[in-house]
Amino acid sequence: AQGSIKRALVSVTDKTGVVEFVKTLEDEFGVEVISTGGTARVLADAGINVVPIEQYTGFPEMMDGRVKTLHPKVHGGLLARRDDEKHMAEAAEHGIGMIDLVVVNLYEFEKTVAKPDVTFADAIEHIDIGGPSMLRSAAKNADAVTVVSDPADYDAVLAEMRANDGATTLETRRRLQLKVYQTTAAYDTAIAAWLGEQAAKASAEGEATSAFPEKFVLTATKEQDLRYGENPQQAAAFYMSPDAPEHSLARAEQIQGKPLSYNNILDADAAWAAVREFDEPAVVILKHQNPCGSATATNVTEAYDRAFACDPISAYGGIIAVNREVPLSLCEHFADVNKQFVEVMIAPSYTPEALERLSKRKNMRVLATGGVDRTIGHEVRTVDGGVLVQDIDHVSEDPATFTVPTKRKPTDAEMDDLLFAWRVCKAVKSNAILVAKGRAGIGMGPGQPNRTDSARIACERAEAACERMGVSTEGMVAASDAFLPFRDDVDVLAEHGITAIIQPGGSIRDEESIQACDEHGIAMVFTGTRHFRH
Ligand code: 93A
Repeated sequence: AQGSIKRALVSVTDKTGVVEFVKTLEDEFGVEVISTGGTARVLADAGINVVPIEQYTGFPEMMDGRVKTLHPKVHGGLLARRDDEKHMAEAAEHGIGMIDLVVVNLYEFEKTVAKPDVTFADAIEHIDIGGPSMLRSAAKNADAVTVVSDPADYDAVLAEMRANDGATTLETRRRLQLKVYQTTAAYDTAIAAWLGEQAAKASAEGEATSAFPEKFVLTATKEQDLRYGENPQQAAAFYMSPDAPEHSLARAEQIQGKPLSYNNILDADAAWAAVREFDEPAVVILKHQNPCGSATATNVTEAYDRAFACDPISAYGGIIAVNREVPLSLCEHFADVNKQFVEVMIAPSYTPEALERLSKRKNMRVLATGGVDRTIGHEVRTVDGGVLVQDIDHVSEDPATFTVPTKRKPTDAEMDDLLFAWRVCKAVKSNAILVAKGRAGIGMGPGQPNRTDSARIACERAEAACERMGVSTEGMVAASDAFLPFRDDVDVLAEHGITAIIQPGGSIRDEESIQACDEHGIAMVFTGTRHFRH
């Protein structure tokens, strides 16, 4: 019968569950198993009878494994139409046996290129050719062939074979067929994107060159239905991209709390993206996409206290993002000292004592990412009838390349705060002005359609923060996510006592702003890079 499984070809990089799966195929259903080098070894070690691929094809694995399954005995056995006499006669003539089941997952290209020290040659070697070929051949012939490209499907296939006299149903084969082409499309997209990034890097400095494919394919798997979207009248769901990095929000474990809402996910993402920009212990408190409190310190409890002090009113009902393991003391501070209501906390991990303390707030959502690293790759947004894709923005410019066009150079203390402000400012919606003092973001001017209003709001917030904390406004510095177009921004900042400014520079009226700074005795740093976030 169509879908009945007598012979399987197994070749997997991710060996999760493969031994149990193949053992059952052999023991319960008498399936003959053909397999490639590493997979064959694992199966044989577990006592499973395997026919090595080289024995099956009569050809050795060669060229460092680049050619192992690329053979007519494999692809003929996958592609032959079983109900086509001519196909079957040709197969018989050339000694090609039918293969009914393919179990393949691919070389881990994306994991490989995510490694910081990956070489070009290593990346290329991790482009799987034979695996996708088998998957695509088998999926094309899904009328007869079952193709399993994901260990998560092993159990369902076995259950169906049990219920169905050793065969799969056409319905299942169609589902697996679709999954294959989604998988291989995403795989090739990742390769093209990475090669494009390399090309852009190679084409020297300046603007990124476009590296995007003609067709943008997005495959993602439903993680959960959400109660609703941004508003109750909008239905919503959360999907995980198959290449979600290890320590991404999408892969974070929810340890406790109510189910995440659409807005929780959006804000937790922005908070996590902000806090992971820092190497030193850092805390970002975020509300409605903007970091209303931020600080670095020698430990995260101190950083939390200082981030909270930036704006306790806005922090109410916010997201706390932490870039180190969360200790008990931090939990005590937000719960007992500050009595802060928190929607979500996101951090790499928590000490057992911290978790015990958090469990007393059982509604609060607690997410653990398992680690921190900056995500490389793309971000995608939809617009009416279309999709926008861009590289993820990081603050990766080297301070050694910054220039100071003003008469006064920043002091060491000012420079420290400027570099802090520059990182946080990237996370603020444009037009963004961020006022910092003592490595804390005490005043934020987000999202105004003119930069002067952003500057005014940031300064007023910063002054209010200083007053609340009972400290002077001396030593406040400001970051601007894009260039200052006119001198009036400088004048507003000066009026509020700002002594140093960091901004990209590059306006045709830079001279005006430089002169304004010189008049006010302000030190200004040009970074050469802007960080819009709309
Ligand atoms: O180098 S390949 O592109 N050439 C091939 O002919 C080939 N056949 C299977 N890669 C190939 N594979 C891949 O090897 C599979 O997709 C699988 O990911 C991996 C399993 O290798 P092993 O069984 O040696 O661990």
